[in-house]
Amino acid sequence: MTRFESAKEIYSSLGVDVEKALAVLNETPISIHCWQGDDVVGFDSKEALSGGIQTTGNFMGKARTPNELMADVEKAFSLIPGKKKLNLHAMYAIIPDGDDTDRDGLLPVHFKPWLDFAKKHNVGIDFNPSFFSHPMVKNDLTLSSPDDNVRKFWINHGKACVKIAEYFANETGEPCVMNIWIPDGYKNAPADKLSPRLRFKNSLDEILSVPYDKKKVYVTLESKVFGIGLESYTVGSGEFCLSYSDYKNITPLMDNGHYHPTEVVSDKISALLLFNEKIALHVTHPVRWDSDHVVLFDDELKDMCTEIVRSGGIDRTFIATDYFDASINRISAWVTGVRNVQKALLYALLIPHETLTKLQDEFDFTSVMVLQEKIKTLPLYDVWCEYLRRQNLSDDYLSEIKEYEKEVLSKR
Ligand code: RNT
Ligand code: ZN
Repeated sequence: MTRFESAKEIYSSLGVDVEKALAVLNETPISIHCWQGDDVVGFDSKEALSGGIQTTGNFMGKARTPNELMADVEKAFSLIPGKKKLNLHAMYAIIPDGDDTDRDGLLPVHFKPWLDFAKKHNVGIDFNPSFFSHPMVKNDLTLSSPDDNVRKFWINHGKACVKIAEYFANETGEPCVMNIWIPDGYKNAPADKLSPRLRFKNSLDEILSVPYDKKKVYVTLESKVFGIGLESYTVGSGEFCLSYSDYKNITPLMDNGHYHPTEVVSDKISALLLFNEKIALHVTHPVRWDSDHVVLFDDELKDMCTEIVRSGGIDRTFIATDYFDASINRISAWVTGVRNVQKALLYALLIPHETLTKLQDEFDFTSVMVLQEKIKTLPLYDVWCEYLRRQNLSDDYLSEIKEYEKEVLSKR
């Protein structure tokens, strides 16, 4: 008997269908963020990273050009099992020399090489307007600025991005999730918290007045609690973004680095799934703050995935990774983080949810606890390795990454 067969028997004895879990996992897309590959630099501006987010570390070989970034994403994709999507930011537009298009005028043609890349890899594309690292971010404000010119510029950027998102959806045949996140906020206590939020609301209304097909483009809105240099007030707070998503019938996005330290996204998923057709997640690993470390296989990740699965949200949740660690090999960062999300989903898919729910409803909390604890040490690894094996992958990806580091990254 192989280790997988033995594991399967153990899970079966608890009423878990391992083959079904593997099939669901294989069909669940993870949207992989392009910005891990170049420390969120992008191609369209010489500005330093702004918006209260920060990349730290100086590992060799970061991608400096579209070709390098594509090569690195390709390498990462080749080591990640299952269904993938490519998550792009508008700042990764590929603008030819002599074309002076700025972010407010971006067109689908500026993303054609990315579309070709996605088609080559048979993946859909998700998209993000980039409201940071640009000279038109004035006083840390974009869509909520009291300056009409600043607001107008960013509204036009948002509108341009809706059309580009629709182009991606039409061309790939996969829906495009377009996520809006603005960094706007104040370092010190503001005198007026309402007006920036009113302006943000009106700006969003304008962006969303662009006609688009809601079955193809899912607009999501990401909230935040604070950013570096924006510690006292964030315009797009949790309450603002949830209320706005509800008011406009768009999709709320929760980034698990964007809450108070003891507040957990896993506890919010069921409530949001109850009131939204779809929800969206940015999966990250916050260490003491919204640090965007590589996603690890930790309790909160397992809890989030467990909530998605047992609340019937596996095909109603857009799952995307969002982190940027420049202190280690960036391809390894991608592969480790995305595989961890998938491993946590597998962990969640292998839980006997019906049995546990029944025990809870029978008020047998003793059995619930005993079974929950047992589940934590079941032979997940053997099922995971079988999943990889079926896709010609293995648990050892490090040697291949080291080889790429030697042959490609070290020569940059
Ligand atoms: C920032 C948000 C946002 C960004 C990316 C680059 O706090 O999490 O999602 O990380 O859009
Ligand atoms: Zn995020």
